[in-house]
Amino acid sequence: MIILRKERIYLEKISSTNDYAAELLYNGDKNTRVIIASEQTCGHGRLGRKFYSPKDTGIYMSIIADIEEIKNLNLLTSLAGLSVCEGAEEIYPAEYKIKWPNDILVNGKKICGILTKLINDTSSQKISHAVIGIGVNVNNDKEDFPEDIRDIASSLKIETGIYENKSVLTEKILNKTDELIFSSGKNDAEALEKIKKRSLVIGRKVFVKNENREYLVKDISENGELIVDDADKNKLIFTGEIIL
Ligand code: BT5
Repeated sequence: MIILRKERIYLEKISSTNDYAAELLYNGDKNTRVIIASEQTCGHGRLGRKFYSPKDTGIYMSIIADIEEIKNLNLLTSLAGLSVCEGAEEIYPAEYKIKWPNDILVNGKKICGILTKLINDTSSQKISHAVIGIGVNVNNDKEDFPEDIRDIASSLKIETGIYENKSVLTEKILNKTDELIFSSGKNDAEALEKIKKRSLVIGRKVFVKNENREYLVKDISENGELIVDDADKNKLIFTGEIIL
């Protein structure tokens, strides 16, 4: 069964769609829906880093999901990334790569970042919902990006030369998330293979920032962890920042 997330909340300007979604949940509004903003004044990534979210040029959205409807919580961020890759590919032909755990790159430049947040039910204190935050640079020109990220960030328009209304991509991505994250009976093993095929890190030596050392990445586990070589033994890395 495919659950289509039809209900949308469109906002002109908000600090962060993820924060807005979390706030709704904390206030007891448990509707599963999608929050979409034209602009974020305080869009953020991991560890309090900023996600640059200027007016109209990008997609800034958060999907509110009940934990019960998510097939594989461990792979959630990767599956959201895969949804962006497969959705974008239908409009903007390019090679979409996943830089573990949450960046999508085209031609070595970041065009999308994902930030998932798990929310506890206030009474049971158990995880009850997930907020899946997706930010995509769609129609930005190079000079639109602030100088500090101009060399690492890009947009679909810059990389493919295609200009398209961003709502077209929004719908494609949401359809893909329905298929990859929420539909039951779909093959997770197949999705994991697709994630691995797009991985920028498998088979490469990467620097793991929080451990301050380099590892050879051997694989990605079925739980979305990196499997790295640690003195000829496999070691799992659950989360972290890697430098290629
Ligand atoms: C991410 O974090 O890339 C996750 C971004 C998630 C954004 C979405 S938008 C909707 C929802 N609401 C939110 O508030 N967040 C989510 P991280 O891996 O920590 O990467 C942050 C780093 O990416 C920054 O330190 C910059 O180097 C770079 N960066 C910032 N803005 C960017 C942009 N627009 N495009 C590409 N790179 C960017």
